[in-house]
Amino acid sequence: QNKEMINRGLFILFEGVDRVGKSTQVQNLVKFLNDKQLSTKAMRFPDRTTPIGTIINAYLQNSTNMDDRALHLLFSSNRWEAKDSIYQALNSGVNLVVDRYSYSGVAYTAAKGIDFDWCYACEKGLPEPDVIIYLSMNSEDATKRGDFGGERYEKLEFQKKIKDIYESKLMTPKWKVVDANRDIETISKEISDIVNKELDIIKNKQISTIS
Ligand code: Z5A
Ligand code: MG
Repeated sequence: QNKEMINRGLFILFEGVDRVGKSTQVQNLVKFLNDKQLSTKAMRFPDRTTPIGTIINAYLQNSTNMDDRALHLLFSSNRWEAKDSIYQALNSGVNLVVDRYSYSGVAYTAAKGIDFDWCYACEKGLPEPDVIIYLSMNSEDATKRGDFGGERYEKLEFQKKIKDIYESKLMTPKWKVVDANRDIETISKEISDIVNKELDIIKNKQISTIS
């Protein structure tokens, strides 16, 4: 009764195609929030450190082949195995800044021609992000950025399909679209303004699930 109520943490997700700057912005936002004394952790998917993540990593590095649906289920399992730790962090008041999640899962597999609804079904019931920041830029410019081309999916035509699925099938009015084709600091400033506003609105809302 007399215990002070802990506000739950916020689940902030970054999505977008390859090389739009998600990992860079995750890092900056985690630092921004921790500097404000708001306890915040970064999380990323795939989490390549688990046994399932190890299999995914071998696939992404082109060292194994796998059936498209089997791979999709592994990516999804890799989120389900993190579910308890997501709730644990949020319920103990820690904000999570997450680098890719279910929407990457659906976009990348559906871009291979696998049925969208089938792809989406595996994600239903997972904790739903409070804020989704979608970093947007055209695929030609994204492919010109550092390191592009090293992993399996880094081909221009495939990147365009993924972008189309994000923008025409996954995005809802709630997603915050941020122009990723600007300098890193300008983007970070826009994102921290967005998150600052959401912090007050969301803090006492129940965590919902993907439906
Ligand atoms: N995948 C899937 O199929 N199913 C799933 O369920 C999930 C994922 C979760 C690995 O993901 C692959 O898994 C991915 C999707 C698939 N596909 N591929 N290939 P990953 O998240 O591990 O991928 P990554 O290796 O981290 O790359 P990335 O996410 O594509 O990059 P990014 O995080 O968006 O960008 P970055 O690393 O922050 O920046 C890229 C470069 O650009 C780097 O040199 C930066 O210094 C530079 N950069 C960043 N921002 C800027 C600005 N504003 N201007 C100029 N240059 C910049
Ligand atoms: Mg990244």
